[in-house]
Amino acid sequence: MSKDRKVDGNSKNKQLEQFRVDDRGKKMTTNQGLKISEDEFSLKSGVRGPTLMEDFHFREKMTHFDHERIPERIVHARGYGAHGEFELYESMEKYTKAKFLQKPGSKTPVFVRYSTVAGSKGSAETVRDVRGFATKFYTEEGNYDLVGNNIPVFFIQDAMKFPDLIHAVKPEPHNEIPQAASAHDTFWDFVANNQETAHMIMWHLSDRTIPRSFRMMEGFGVHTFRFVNENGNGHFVKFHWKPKLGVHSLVWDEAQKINGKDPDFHRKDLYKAIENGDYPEFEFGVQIIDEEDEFKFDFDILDPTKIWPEEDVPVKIIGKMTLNRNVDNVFAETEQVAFHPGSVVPGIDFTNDPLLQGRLFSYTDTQLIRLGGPNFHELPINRPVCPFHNNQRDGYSRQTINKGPVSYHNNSLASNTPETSREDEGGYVHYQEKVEGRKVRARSDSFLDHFSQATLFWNSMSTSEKEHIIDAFSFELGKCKEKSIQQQVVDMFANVNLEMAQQVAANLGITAPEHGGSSVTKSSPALSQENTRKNPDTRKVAVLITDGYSGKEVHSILTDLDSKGLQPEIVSDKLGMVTGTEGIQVEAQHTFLTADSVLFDAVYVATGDASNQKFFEKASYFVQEAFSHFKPIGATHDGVKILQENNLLNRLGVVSGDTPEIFLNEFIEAISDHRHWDRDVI
Ligand code: HDE
Repeated sequence: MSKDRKVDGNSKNKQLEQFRVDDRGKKMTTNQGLKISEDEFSLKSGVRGPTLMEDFHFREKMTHFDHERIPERIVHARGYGAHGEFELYESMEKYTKAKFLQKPGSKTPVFVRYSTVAGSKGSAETVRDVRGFATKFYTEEGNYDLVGNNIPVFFIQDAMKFPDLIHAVKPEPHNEIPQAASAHDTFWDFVANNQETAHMIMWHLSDRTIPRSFRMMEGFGVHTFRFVNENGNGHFVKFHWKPKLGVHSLVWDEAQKINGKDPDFHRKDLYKAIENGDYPEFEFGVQIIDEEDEFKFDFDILDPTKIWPEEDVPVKIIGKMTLNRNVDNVFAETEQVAFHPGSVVPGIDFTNDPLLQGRLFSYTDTQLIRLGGPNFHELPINRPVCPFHNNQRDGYSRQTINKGPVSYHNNSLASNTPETSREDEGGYVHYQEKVEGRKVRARSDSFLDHFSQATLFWNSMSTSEKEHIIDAFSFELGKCKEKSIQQQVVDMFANVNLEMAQQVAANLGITAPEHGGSSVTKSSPALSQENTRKNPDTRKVAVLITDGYSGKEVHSILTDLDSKGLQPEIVSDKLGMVTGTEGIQVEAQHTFLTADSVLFDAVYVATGDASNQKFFEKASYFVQEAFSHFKPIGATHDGVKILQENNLLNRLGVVSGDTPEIFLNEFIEAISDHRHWDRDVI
């Protein structure tokens, strides 16, 4: 897609167009519009003399540069965004009067920002961490922000503890180590001493926190929100995003290596998919509970450490979001976007979830300092697409020029305008929930069961997913220096599953807990990634090839992979053209120096000249590593020899053979499976 994007019917895109500037082909000026004659040398008294104070051009250029940075987000600093649209499949009229959820087929512009939580703005992307999944819907009734995560529960139950949680997970203050990692003492000390973290920790140590791609993650609103319909009736609601490509993850060893090989792995993946026209799609789902059923469950539906199991409360798919446009400028859009769970539209309201209630305060507060004052709603990315008028005035960097003398309400000079709207005119009216009680600093007893759903999650995992959780526990705690912390955590998680805790204890060489376990036997198949959608679309296949390969046959396999939506990329021992038999050529995009198996979903070994020993060695290392990460591997013609020599022939997820159609079908099926976990890997 070109940078000179056409303005389409998308109202947000149309609005942004007014602010886009293309400097190409223009004369250079100062910010005052003065044409500049010289931009390399400061103004001096003599060619070897001192710089003069009157050099306004130098001063302006340097001053602006000196102020280019703004504070990074205290959490979710490392993020990447894209524009798109939301299309409604099914009217939610019965439950909510939100206009963007009324008419099937209606489209709403959106902006999404994905992020990691703990790392700084420049940290690597495939770290073990929760991912933010924040969506701004630019609706005709104002901006609605669904500021969610890729995990449906949270570490704590009350916003009061958020600063403690974040202090514990961020680098330790005495030495600023480690960056973007939860594998350190203070985080695990927090976990052991705040046992409401148990359920979230099970998710945190699962494959969910090392996603293959932002395009392959679920998203969750986490809290219970409220839908309110035209008649004023309320329903509890939870929000879900379900990726069309399914939910897929990396393996831990691979994730760590990617952080070195390509710290931009996730943003690059998203950016390229959109540039290629492979627009990421997420279906939007709601779980709805009637108000009279509030107390029917064996957990409190307002507790943000609890899910509503999908088998008990089905997720109704009501629409789809498509991300179809990269930003023009990451700072202007992705960095300056300001999300707020309190940005709602009529028909969507809050509940008393104490985590949500605290968030309603925090976001504006942090944005006031991060974006330098109260006018950040005027930044192009944050502006609603509908008109906005009120009596708020002035402040740093005010852009709106409000005319006239009146900036107060009530008034007679402007006929008491801007005027408020009645509910039937679209005025936002809070849901009139009845509340009464004593002022207390306390937690409801209904929030006290910290382990049942942690066990539900464990029970729902496949064998390999369970192994990954045990490995993750052993890694994270293995990085802690304090034995007492390791012991406290293992003892705590004996409440989730005794055997799991015992295995972790054995790996850590500490005392295995003898008592524990849980009476929960229930499981929720929807929680296992094993049951996710399988889809080979956009999977990256490394094609290992050198001169002398079987020209026609390999070429036709590459063409077929491409036409079936996969992305074969040629890796060879040198860049440039690689020549096969019959003089057929392909261009190598990568060498073994610039590419690595961890950056691909699958490997196709096409090989070539068998006497090329250097190629043979590099290719062997490549496939061995891919095999150890459970990736699908395919080989035809001379490539089969490499698999043979490496003892990989006929292993699970390894496909070989010279009959093109059979090979291709089997290979693509192996790629759809994502990883072959039952493979015998040491
Ligand atoms: Fe946030 N969170 N959060 N959070 N959060 C921020 O706001 C906060 C929580 C989430 O891409 C901050 O503008 C508190 C849950 C996302 O710009 C800050 C609590 C969920 C993003 C803040 C939570 C989230 C943020 C930092 C506990 C999932 C990135 C910068 C009560 C439902 C948005 C900013 C973006 C960002 C506070 C817990 C999601 C400090 C106090 C639960 C996706 O205001």
